[in-house]
Order: sequence, then C-alpha cells, then structure tokens
Amino acid sequence: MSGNAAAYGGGGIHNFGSGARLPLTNSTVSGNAAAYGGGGIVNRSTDPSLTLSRSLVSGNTVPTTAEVSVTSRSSFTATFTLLGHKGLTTAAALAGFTPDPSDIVATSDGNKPTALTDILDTTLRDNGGPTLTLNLVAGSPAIDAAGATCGLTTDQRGAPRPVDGNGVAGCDIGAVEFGSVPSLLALPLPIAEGRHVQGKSRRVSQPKRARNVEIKGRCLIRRHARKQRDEPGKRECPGGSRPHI
Ligand SMILES: [Ca+2]
Repeated sequence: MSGNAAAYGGGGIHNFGSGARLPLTNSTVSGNAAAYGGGGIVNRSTDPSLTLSRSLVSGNTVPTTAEVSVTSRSSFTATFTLLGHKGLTTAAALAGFTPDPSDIVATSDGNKPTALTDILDTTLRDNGGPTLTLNLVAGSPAIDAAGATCGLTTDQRGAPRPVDGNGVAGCDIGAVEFGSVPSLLALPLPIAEGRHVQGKSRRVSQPKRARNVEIKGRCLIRRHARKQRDEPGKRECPGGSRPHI
C-alpha cells in the first residue's frame, strides 16, 4: 500500500467503526500521507479491530499525532511487525498502543533504530511479478524477521518464501521476500485476443448477436423471435430511413 493521501486521517488505511475487522498480514504500508492522525494507519471510533501480522509500516507521513494512530475504544494488535524509522521518535510513530515484544520498533528510541532507507527501497518498482512492489534493501532488519514458519509459500510477486536472506532462514516482514525471484508462472503473459486477470488468462468473448437479427446491406432486420426466418421482419436502416415491415 503506497502513494495514497487522506484529507483527514489514515493515509494508507482508515479502519473505522463497529464491525470493521481488518487482518493485515505480510503487507507493506509505506509512502502514504494524511493531513491529521495516522499517516500510515488509523484505527478509530468504537469497536473497530485491526490485526497487523508480519507487516511493515514505515515511511508514512503526517503533520500531527502519529504514523500509526489508535483510539482508546478500538482493538489493535501488531506482532512480528516493523514500525517507524529512525527519523521519528516512538511517540511520533505510534499512538494509542504498545508494541508487542516481537515487533521491531525502528524509531530513534525504539528497540532497533534504523534509517528508512536502510529498511526498504522507498520507490515502487518492477521487482518481478504482476504488480510494482516496495522491496527491502540489503541488511534491512525486516529480513528473516517474521519467523521460520510464516504459513506462506510465496510473496506478493509470487516469489517463493521463506528464503534465507541473512544466514538464518525465515520469512521477511512485509510484502516482499528479499532476494527471492518470482517464478515464470507468476509473470503476466501477453495473450492474443485475451485479457490478463490476476495471473490467469481469460478469453474475452465477442458480443453475441441475437439469433433473430440479420444484417442485409446497410440495414438491420429484426424478426420476432417466434416467427420463421423467411417471414418479413422490421427493417432498420442508417440515415434516419423509416423502418417498415
Ligand atoms: Ca527471508
């Protein structure tokens, strides 16, 4: 999730109100902006629930409150998630919740202060796969930090995960498995007279012409569906000529 802007709060995600249930797993939220709270994520009002797992939320901007903003009556948890960067204090990155011990808090006073550019490449690029992605960079604390058994076999690009990125095999935090290469099956293939739909191809059918319609010269002849083919039909010609039976 990147490049979005909100006139109020929640530049990337605004999870609002009773019944809002958002589990966000192995996702990257970066490069979003909001005018008020939650440059990356806001979770607010009564009884919304947002569960972050193995996700990366860093590099989102907001002039007030925090990059991730959670109000008191909402439910919010984050595990194996990377939050913030060294350019922010924890207070400027997180508001309304306490990070889990499994989280990486990359803020200046967090448990692993790290510059934003040492966490990920902040430019959406073609890193393989069907969509642009925000890749990690070498040495990122997100590499191999989501646990050895993340329950996934591929990343957003269709590249295998987990792969070893730092000597200790494990899934990476976020949408991209660093150093992994998408298989050819995950690449969009140009299909003649077809349309690519999320990694699969689907033939686009031609418009069907009604069986009781015939084109004669420049005129369209419509027959009643129950009438025989050789009976006269309603003739419609271009140029405003009056149809006749
Ligand atoms: Ca890895």
